[in-house]
Amino acid sequence: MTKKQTKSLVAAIESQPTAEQLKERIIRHLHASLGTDVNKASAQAWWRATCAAVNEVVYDGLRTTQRAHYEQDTRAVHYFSLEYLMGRLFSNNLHNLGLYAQAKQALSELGHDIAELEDQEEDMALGNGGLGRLAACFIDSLATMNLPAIGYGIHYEHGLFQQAFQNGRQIERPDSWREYGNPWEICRPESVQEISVYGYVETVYDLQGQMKKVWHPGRIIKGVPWDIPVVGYQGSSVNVLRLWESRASDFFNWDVFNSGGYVDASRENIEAETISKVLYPNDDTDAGKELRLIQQYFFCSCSLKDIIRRYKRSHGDDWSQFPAQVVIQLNDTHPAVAIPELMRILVDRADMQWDEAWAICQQVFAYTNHTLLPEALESWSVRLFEKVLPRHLEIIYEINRRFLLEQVDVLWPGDNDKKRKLSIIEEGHNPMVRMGHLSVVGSFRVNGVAEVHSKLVQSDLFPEMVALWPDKFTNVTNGVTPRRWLKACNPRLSSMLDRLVGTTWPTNLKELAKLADFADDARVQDDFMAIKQQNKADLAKVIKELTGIAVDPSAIFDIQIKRLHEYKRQHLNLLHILALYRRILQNPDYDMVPRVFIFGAKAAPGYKLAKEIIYAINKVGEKINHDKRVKDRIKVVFMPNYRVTLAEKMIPAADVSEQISTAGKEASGTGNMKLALNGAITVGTLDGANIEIAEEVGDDNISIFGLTVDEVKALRAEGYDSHDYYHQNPEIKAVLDWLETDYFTPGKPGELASIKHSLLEGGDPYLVLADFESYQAAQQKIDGWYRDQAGWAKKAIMNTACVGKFTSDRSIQDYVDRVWQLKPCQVK
Ligand code: GFP
Ligand code: GFP
Repeated sequence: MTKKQTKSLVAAIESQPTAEQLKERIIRHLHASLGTDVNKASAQAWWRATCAAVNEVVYDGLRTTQRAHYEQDTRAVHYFSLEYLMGRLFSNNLHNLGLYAQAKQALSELGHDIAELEDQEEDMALGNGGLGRLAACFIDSLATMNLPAIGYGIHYEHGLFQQAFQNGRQIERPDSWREYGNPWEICRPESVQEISVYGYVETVYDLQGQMKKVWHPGRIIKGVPWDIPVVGYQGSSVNVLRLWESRASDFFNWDVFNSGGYVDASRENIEAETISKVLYPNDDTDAGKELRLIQQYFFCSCSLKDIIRRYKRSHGDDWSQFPAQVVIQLNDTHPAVAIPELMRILVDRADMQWDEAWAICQQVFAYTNHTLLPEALESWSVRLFEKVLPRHLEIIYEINRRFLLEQVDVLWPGDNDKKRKLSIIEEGHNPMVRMGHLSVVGSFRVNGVAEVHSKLVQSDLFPEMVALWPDKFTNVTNGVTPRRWLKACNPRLSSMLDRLVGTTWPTNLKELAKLADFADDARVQDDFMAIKQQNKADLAKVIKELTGIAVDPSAIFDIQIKRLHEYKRQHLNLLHILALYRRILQNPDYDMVPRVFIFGAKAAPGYKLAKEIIYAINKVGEKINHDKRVKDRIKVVFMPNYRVTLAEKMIPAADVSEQISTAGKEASGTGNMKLALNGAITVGTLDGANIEIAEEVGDDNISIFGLTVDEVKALRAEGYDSHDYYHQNPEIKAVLDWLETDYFTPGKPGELASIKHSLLEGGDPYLVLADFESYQAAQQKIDGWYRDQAGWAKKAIMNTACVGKFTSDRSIQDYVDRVWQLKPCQVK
């Protein structure tokens, strides 16, 4: 730690309220902000009063940070993301402010258990999975590293649906995370923006005969910003996450009111408010396409206008410094429409020449690709685009025309195939706008999220773009914040680490490497395993509460937590469970270390097979869990409503981490990092960041299996027929046939058959059967390893010790060096 950092730390600690002062503040807020009294206040009111007391410190930091950024006129990164999977903020903010112990004491003296109050908070689940959680980790790191940054997104009224199981099937309920308000957010009516959609474009000529395009919008919508302070660790910066809520424009509303009357005006209102109503679940095939495009445009346009307003405050109409001050990171292609929107603002509104405007754009935007799955690469029909954003479509055509003429045709003269392949517009019966192409063309840098993925982005997805701009492409391997994913969620392990490697690891995760020196130390091994055991006992209680299933904490806790998707292959895990069960039935003395298979996953409501897989796991689990012959060697648990808060309870308790995607499909993964950091051993394919985890922890400390990226390609080239595996491996055949019977669904044969069909007639698109045999071998290896408890402890310790690379602070530093060129701003 530098002297400067130490000083700011000391200053921060000096201004910290004591437990006594916190108590006073909590009571003051109970009275003055909540209008209630100590003897009748509900747990919810106590929680809110505590949040308000904490906010006094948060807002101090917010003000100082904003002032420092303004006075020093700092360059800032603007992270554009349609998703932020924040989870709860209460304990996170307390930990980052260094106030957790004081708050715990204050509350306990007031007669309240801090853990109970924590449960008053709804998860802020404004995201689907890895992509949204990555954004949340990144803004934590940005604040911790004193980097000027704003996160921009949508203030969804309903976050990701809440999941329950009804007779094993997933049912979805709306998520009303802020039904009664949210103590962390601040509405900023002074920064409202208005944006336009629909309408038509008129070509006009000015007095000099210059042609101009004038967009006459069909509708105007108001964007109301809500700011969520993002508290850096240890008294560093407090940045802002600014989320836009849509409302009907007052002006427009009055117009309609006057001409059409109250009912029409209300309809306008409802339609406008619909934009920020719900988060679209990933893979939702029924997504209202038009609404989704409007959502994207809405938040991009509001955010750009916000950025420009702030820029003009310091620079007036002089655009020359804009690229020096502003960098915008596009989190996937979802915000790509920001590129034509900035062009529109510069060309149509600021009267800038096209070339000058394009030069600015190309210095401002950078794009992160998160997936290679073809169905996930966004494209919008030209027809829809024209209806919603007619002027933007024209701009995209012009960007494309120049790109094909000035870049593609120069490198490949007269090559129409190249033009067709690279064109931002995919021609055809129903022409489409390819948002990936637009993002690459409009950005100065493009990155993938793990080494292997970034290579594939270049070799398989955009090879010609690499030929055009070799320097544009780079890699930034993902990371996770160790503040939330170790310090706060695993207090037992955290204090052990403080003791063994010192207390700076939360901001310097490579310090964990020192733990390797203790990997052979029997006392440390015992302590490490004792902590894991306690965490498992805690999780066992949660499992009992949520599912009624009793599990034994001395069994292996084997955890797979992530969105439900065929490429993530929860069904491979299921087939292995079935195989074990079958072995037990065939051989009552089958020798295996007892294992609890624990799942957590939501399936997109429109993704049928994913929901069938959940159902199958639940049904198979029901059967196995009640089968006396199993003698508790296997338990299967599907945790309902998996979310950040549950992850925080599951990850510290994991012995085994399932990272079993088809090689080449999982861009990175971040759950793999969290689990390894907490001492779980990975069973994984050589995919995404698993490859880098394996490099860090070494072959002895990870159980790798399955086809590699190259082998997958070769197998496909040669022609993959899953039936071969079905016929050659009797275990595969038996378990797949089993799924077709009514064994797991008495009286209803065929209820679980869709999995078998997708793996056979469906062609097994994710090579589940091809990897089955080596997967079960990798699991066998785990079983063997676990029998040697000292050996296992060593492996677990080595996992925690060796994954320092995967802190999101390192990812952010890579973005700073390779993309953003940002400097930290010291905040007094
Ligand atoms: C996506 C990718 C993951 C990647 C994250 C963050 O997340 O491999 O780690 O983005 O880059 F698929 P999911 O929504 O699939 O979890
Ligand atoms: C906005 C609000 C201010 C507030 C800051 C902090 O400022 O009132 O203090 O956000 O979030 F208007 P700018 O967006 O103008 O920087």
